Amino acid sequence: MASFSRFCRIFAGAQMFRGLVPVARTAVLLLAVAATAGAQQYPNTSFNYTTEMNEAVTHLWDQLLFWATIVFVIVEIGILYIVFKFKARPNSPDPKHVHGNTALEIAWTAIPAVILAFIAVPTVKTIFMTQAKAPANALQVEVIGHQWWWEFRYPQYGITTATELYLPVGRPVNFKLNTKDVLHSFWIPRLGGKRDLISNRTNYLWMTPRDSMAMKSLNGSCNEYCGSSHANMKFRAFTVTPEQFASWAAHQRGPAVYGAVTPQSVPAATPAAAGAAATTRSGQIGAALADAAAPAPVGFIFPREKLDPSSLPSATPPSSIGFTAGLAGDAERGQKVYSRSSCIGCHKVSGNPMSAGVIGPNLTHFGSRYSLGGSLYENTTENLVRWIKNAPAMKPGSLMPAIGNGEYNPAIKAKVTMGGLSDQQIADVAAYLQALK
Ligand code: HEC
Ligand SMILES: [Cu+2]
Repeated sequence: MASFSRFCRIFAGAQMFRGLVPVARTAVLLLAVAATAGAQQYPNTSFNYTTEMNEAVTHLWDQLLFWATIVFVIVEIGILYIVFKFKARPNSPDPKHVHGNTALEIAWTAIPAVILAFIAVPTVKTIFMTQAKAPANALQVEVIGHQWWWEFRYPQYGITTATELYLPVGRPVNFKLNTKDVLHSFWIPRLGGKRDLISNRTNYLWMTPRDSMAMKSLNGSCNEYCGSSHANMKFRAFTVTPEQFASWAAHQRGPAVYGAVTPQSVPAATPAAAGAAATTRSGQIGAALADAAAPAPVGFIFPREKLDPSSLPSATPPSSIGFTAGLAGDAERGQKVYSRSSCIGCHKVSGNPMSAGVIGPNLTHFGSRYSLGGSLYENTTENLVRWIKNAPAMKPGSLMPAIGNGEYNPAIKAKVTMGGLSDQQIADVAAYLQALK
């Protein structure tokens, strides 16, 4: 006790704490600002009431914070009381020396034990809730982690896609989590419930996005370090109405509009007519599609203007990847180049029987996605041609090889020669891929 009261005296007399006053004042101010700002400013906050899982966890957190605040206040009052009560005063005698205090020691063991038991009850309840089996009517989504991109399969609909996840509101979604390689961790913070993807094991995670969540673009990411492009392994979840989901799913399960109509659609008429068809298809693919597409053959696609500003990637390609300016891509030609290049060994495009690879993302509806490369780049022609030319230079460690003629391919530690593509061929392939709506 002697040393304790000496400690109190030192503590109370210390001048060093004076310096902390402005720091504390700033901290309180920042906390107040953070508390008043809405979720808009924090697109990745997980303290929401957007799903039942999220609500359970947020509620648990609120509860614990409430009780912890009470404990904090009581402890702080005790400390301040001791500090001022036993403060050193001129001529005060040395305090009484004691050794041990059984009552005090039992109290400071028992009280935390009771507090822990108190915390354990709601915590264990929440753990059981978040580990429960999904309802039978749940939408099944198989999530497959790859270094460094996310594959999503909807077995009930026969859909395989990548990076962009469409979720209907009001229906439970059951994520079946597997990895093709190393550990990853799946998380859409706004919906809550992060969970690991573990090799040779299947984990599940389910939740029901509330109706109020319709038409939101939510960020998702990998949260378990998985190698050089871990930080570039992102994805996006679109919460949509059941009708929008049905429209999206009906279209995504089949081949793309473009993929389905080629090559038969090319009129085998005069060379002049064929040339005209090719020109319509070149460059402005969107316009060509719009012509042909009066009753919206492309299913629902999440509207660009509803994208959260935080969900569009803003990375720009490294300047080391040059590309001939002003080349117009031709989708028709691009399809032919694509179908006899190495691409088909790694990528699948339904409706193109040549392209059945499963190593890379399924490209069947690539043109309807906003981003590429695990959401590292926006899906623009400028980014896409450079990606095809030299993916490893676009994304560290990328398992897609460099394909542009003369580019350095780290996989074979040499420049690309055999099977490499020219800038014109790449522009054509890009036009083909972007036509795959
Ligand atoms: C050895 C296998 C392999 C070959 C060959 C290959 N790719 Fe890829 N590709 C991948 C992998 C793996 C990814 C994912 C890379 C990442 O995001 O980290 C990918 C990603 C892509 C993407 C981005 C897709 C998305 O949704 O993010 C496009 C587009 C693409 N490849 C086109 C092509 C084209 C065109 C060719 C042929 C010229 C080609 N690939 C050849 C493996 C391959
Ligand atoms: Cu990771």
